[in-house]
Amino acid sequence: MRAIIFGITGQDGSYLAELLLKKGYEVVGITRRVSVPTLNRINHILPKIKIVEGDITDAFSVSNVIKEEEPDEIYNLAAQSHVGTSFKQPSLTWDVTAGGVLNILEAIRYSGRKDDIKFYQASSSEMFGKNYNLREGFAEMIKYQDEKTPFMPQSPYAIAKLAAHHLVRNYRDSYGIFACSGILFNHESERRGEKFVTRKITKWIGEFVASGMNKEFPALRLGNLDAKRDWGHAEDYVRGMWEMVQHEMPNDYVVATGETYSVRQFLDIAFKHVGIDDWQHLVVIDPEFYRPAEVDYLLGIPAKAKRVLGWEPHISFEQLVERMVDSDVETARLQRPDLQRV
Ligand code: NAP
Ligand code: G4F
Repeated sequence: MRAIIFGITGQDGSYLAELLLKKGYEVVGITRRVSVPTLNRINHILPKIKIVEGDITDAFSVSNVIKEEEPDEIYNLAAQSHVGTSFKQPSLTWDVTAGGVLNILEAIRYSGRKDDIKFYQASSSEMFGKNYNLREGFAEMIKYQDEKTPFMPQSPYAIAKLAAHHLVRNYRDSYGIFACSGILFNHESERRGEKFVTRKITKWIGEFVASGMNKEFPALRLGNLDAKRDWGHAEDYVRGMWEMVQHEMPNDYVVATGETYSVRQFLDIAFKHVGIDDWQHLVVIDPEFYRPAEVDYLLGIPAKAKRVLGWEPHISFEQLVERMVDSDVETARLQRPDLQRV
């Protein structure tokens, strides 16, 4: 089997490439030219994969690579994936996150192998935005999202993802292309981008610990601590992507843990893990990190993925937070050899 991964240099791309290699795939990764190195997440597997230069906003490069590489499966993980940035660069976000998907679907349609290629698109729980359903819990009503929850996107990013989501469904219905979308809720890891709130927190903690918990260390500046997210580990979620593509029928699935925690709760567990109970004086609330429109609450019910694909998350929220903190503490210590002697 041969797979193309658009977005191989990102968090999910790196885990998916590892998974596919383990399963014996030939992996082709598409990377765009940028002025700084971007291969750090996949350096350890570079000898085993083929890298091809391309950009999903360039329709020619997309169709050429799909024709030349003759893949059995294509995974599109490429996007301008930061919600906050999408308010500042809405046009770029639209071109990459929506337009790029159209380029891939059209390239598959005219590849001459449309019936031989299976396509996975990285949709997002951000598409639900402000919407949720209600069901009775033990003590109170539980708010949740699943495949039947109507979409109400709250950012240029989420609107672009929703356009892409509908394009995927439309190309599946119109041209019979095997195209599926994973509506993935937040998933993090030791490889998470440093601008996302979880990694921003754990990286700060790592550097703070490596400084010897220096009182002069600059504060951790954050925005809305009350937002709630359904946070899983990326390793579990890339398995869900692959399982969707292996199913005989293309379909869309929610992938989530079924639990939700606030940014404040993430902070509690992360700081506690390095022995700090009262972290409040170390954090400054900065309006810079508030968004013009917020998604307050996400809790996904992955019942369909469990029933149809047999997918289950294996890594708990607490394990996720602790793994991220441990990794960032270790990295920061190695970067501060002067502190190793202390
Ligand atoms: P990420 O770490 O930000 O990776 C994004 C990838 O897209 C990078 O490889 C990036 O390449 C690439 N890319 C950006 N613009 C491109 C362009 N014009 N042409 C080609 N490649 C381009 O994101 P992630 O967390 O791995 O997420 C993977 C996908 O899932 C994204 O589509 C994201 O929107 C979606 N998603 C993520 C989550 C989550 O919680 N992680 C949840 C739901 C959906 P560079 O390295 O060159 O920047
Ligand atoms: O970590 P975040 O930036 O992730 P967000 O906005 O939930 O988006 C991520 O998950 C989506 C799936 O639901 C993906 F589609 C998307 O690509 C991305 O991977 O922010 C999480 C929450 C937000 O409510 C934000 O307002 O944390 C809040 N927050 C508070 N302070 C902050 C900060 N977010 C960031 N990035 N930086 C802060 O300082």
